[in-house]
Amino acid sequence: MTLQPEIDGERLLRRLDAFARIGATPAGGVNRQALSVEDRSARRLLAELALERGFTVFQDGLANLFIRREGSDAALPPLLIGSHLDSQPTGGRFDGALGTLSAFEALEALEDAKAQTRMPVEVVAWTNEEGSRFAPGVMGSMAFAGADTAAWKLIVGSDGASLAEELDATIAALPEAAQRPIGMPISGYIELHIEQGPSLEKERMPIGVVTAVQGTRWLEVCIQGSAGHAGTTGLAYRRDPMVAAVAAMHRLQAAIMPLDADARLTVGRIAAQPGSINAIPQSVIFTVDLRHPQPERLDAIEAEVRQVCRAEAEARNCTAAIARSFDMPGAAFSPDMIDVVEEAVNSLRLPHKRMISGAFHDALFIARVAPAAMIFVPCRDGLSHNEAEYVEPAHAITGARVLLQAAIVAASAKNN
Ligand code: HGY
Ligand code: MN
Ligand code: MN
Repeated sequence: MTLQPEIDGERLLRRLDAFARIGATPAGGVNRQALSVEDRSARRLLAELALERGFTVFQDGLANLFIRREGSDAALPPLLIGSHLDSQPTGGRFDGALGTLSAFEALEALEDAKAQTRMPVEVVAWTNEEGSRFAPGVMGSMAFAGADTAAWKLIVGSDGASLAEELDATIAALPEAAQRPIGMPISGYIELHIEQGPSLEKERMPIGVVTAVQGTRWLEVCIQGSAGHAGTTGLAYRRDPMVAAVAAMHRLQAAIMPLDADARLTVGRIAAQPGSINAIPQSVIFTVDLRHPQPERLDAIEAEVRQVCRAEAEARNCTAAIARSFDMPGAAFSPDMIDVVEEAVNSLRLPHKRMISGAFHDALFIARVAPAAMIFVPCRDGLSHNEAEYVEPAHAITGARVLLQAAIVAASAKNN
């Protein structure tokens, strides 16, 4: 009797709850930053669940975690489905976890139905998608897509940890995962993710078929002034980098987003050195996250950030140094894989819309080496990178059903 693979919604919801307990924060979110003890616990749980089902588990040199279910032709490059397990410091329970656990649920559904796929199907949990502890983000997928990682050995995290040491410790913490080189031929990649924006919910649309991802650029602005005594240094004698930084941020917030609805400019982190309550800072460093669907606008906005920071620094006898710490050009996904996803949505008779992603994702780099596409589901108020992030259980299950259907088509499943 041929069984049609079906998502077990209750099992998926139980998994989401179990993983949400790893790094759970009092406000209902998760703090499971890349390569942390919490990240390792989540990886271990997923690997153990996989081994219990008889799947094989692999890790590469960037600690990307792969869970493999064989196909009828093991020589064919696998179809990859997945996302990431790491989170923001005050992240939500669904960003990354929904895609990774739905991919695992799809693998279990294939196994439950003893469905045969021609190609092997592998679930992947990419390392350090967020980039909040160790910049840049999407490290695991970037390396898989061929990025030169030599310079990454020197990276120190926002908490002072060594990336190289944390990577080694994470890999060593999962000896059950066989080692494999970074990068391999794959037949395609499909990622399910929450929209992290308001449009699907506003349009009461259960599914988004993602056609492209906008470009992202991260800058680090360092304004150097002169440390001094808070009580004795009069205005005329001050070279205060904090005043310059605040003036620059104020000008940029007024000049960019209000004049360009597609532009995104965010200052997420600021630090003063020496950071003493009664000393004028010697220097102030702040980060700028820029996004835009048009590359030429991203260039123009970056140029404006550089010009404004320099001008506001010079006006206070300070200097400004601006460095790019991350440059992720936007890209369109494969029309063929987009069609596979859309056919899956149509076969389930679901309303949907095609859309561009405002957030970056691992799929953006994997699209450089294989046909890739993404599926979005709505999240409440479009909220993400916030502990209140929430997805209706029905939407989570619907997203997983689309992922399973698309994976069956993409891996040319044949029921035995
Ligand atoms: O920042 C991003 O776009 C992704 O959600 N990490
Ligand atoms: Mn994500
Ligand atoms: Mn995220």
